[in-house]
Amino acid sequence: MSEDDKKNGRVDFEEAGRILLSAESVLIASHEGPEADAIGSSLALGLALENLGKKVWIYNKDGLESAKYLPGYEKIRKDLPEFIPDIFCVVDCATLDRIGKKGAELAVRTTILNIDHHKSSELFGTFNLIIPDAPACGIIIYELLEKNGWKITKDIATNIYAAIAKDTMCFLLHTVDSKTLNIASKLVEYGAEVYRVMKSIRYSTERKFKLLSTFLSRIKIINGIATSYLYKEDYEKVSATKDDSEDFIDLIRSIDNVKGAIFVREDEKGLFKVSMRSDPHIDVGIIAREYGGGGHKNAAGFNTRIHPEEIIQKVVSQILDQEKNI
Ligand SMILES: [Mn+2]
Repeated sequence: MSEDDKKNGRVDFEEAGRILLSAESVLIASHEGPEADAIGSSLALGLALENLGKKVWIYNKDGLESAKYLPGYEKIRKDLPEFIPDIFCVVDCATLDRIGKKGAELAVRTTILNIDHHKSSELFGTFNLIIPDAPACGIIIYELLEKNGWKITKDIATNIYAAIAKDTMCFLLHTVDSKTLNIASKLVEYGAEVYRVMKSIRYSTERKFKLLSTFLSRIKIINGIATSYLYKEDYEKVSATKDDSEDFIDLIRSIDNVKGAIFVREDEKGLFKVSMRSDPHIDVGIIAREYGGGGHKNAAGFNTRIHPEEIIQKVVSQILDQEKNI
């Protein structure tokens, strides 16, 4: 670790392990509107620390209905503790505000250990364990446990497996390398419930299919970029929530000859969330940051008040401009 790294509070797996072991109480927080990487990573770390005798508080502002089957899910709390934890551990967040305002207010009064795989991480922690190339935060949690010799139980293995499966689209993305598959194999040896994870990641409901039919009816492929959008009203009509459309972008992303995808969702009246995916040669992370958002090079997002068709046009031309300059 270089001097610069130390100045930024960067730590390695062993040091992060020592920091956690030195604490009596640990709070683990992950981003609002979580997916299985955020929840699985939080639960895996939480269960491991409980086995080490720590007082653990696992916080997520929103929770995730489709992850309720994960072992230990009932430990997730939507409220914050009265006490100040010795270590405030933030997982899967590029910026501290991703955990929500109240969580961030408590965090800054504590010692923060930031564990993340986002390239754009703001290193907001007192200590930062950042592995930007990791395909999922779950991979970092696995290595943290393994390198410190902490026991990986069947329940912990299932949570980490879910985290990795989610962020790699069930091992389909180009981010999957031999290390990812080796870790997945180890997790299966530890007893990870692969079938339950797969079934849940592919889980569906009638309302989701109704929402999907609207989404599909609006697909447009513009210069090799697949696009679609949904209004708040579309969700309300079929009693669907944001969670229901979480993987829609991956569907259009998988269309043959498509090099990127854009999905615009209306969260509040007139306020839109834009999600983007791309092939390795395009950097949608840069585009997201231009609009005040964030994410990874090939998966990123931002909020805007610009209407769907207009913002889609803008982002498509930004992607095409990028390609011209390669
Ligand atoms: Mn993640």
